[in-house]
Amino acid sequence: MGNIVFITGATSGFGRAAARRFAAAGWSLVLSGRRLERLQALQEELQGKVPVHIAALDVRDAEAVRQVVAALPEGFRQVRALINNAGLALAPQPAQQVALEDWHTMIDTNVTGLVNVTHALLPTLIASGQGASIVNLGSVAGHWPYPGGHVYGATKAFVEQFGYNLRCDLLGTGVRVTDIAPGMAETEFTLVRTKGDQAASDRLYRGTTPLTAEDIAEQIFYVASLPAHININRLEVMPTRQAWQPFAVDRD
Ligand code: NDP
Ligand code: 8X3
Repeated sequence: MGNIVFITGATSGFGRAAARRFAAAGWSLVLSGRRLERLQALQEELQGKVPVHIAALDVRDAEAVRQVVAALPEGFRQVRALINNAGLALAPQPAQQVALEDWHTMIDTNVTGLVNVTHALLPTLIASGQGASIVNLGSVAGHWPYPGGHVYGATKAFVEQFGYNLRCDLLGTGVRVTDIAPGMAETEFTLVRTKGDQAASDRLYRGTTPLTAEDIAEQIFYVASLPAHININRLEVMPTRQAWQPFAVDRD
């Protein structure tokens, strides 16, 4: 039986590009996300190459996650790699101007959702043993503070630390855990963050060279297909044309 990868957030950006990358290497795919029509289009595109199972799923709903995992059909059950990619940023404004609901949505998706999926698939991954992988999509925002990062960055700090702590508990099972922490990458991320402001998204990426979804998909695939004795703990990837600023100082 071939390898099986379970990808959350496969309807766009990194998740969709990762589906294509794993398919190119012959992995069977379990693809999830909320937008069913996009999952169907991706299944249509890839199922001539590899077996593809799709599941419309909101990762925030723990019971729905549990049911999707329990109902995986024969041929898709022995998941070897979990790509915890579903996530979002909202509200790029300063913390004091942000609606509480937006903070909750980020926590519910990036923290609770990631925990829901991980919990549901841990027994399967442990049964898969040596060479199984959990690849979590963190962010540079989980490590480096910036204005407007507030809860988004904090959720990604959770993702990083959760991964390290998982590694401690999974020692001896053969299951690997990696935090991939990308910098600026052009996907639908900024469109979502600005609640549909295409011009703002275009402005952010104009005149520079952001990472692409395919760049990160390549890193995800690399990490999950390394020899079983290698665990990359954290992989931080920035565009060459992105770096840090000096500390900000408030002056009279
Ligand atoms: P996109 O907006 O292009 O894709 C996000 C994906 O997450 C979509 O497939 C979306 O699917 C899914 N998703 C969002 N909310 C939920 C939910 N409640 N349940 C299930 N799926 C959900 O963004 P990216 O590809 O850029 O982002 C992927 C991950 O990478 C995120 O975790 C993001 O935080 C992280 N990241 C992104 C960076 C960037 O600059 N682009 C940099 C660093 C990290 P649907 O709406 O169909 O449910
Ligand atoms: C997304 C990258 O730089 O907007 O996680 O925080 S950034």
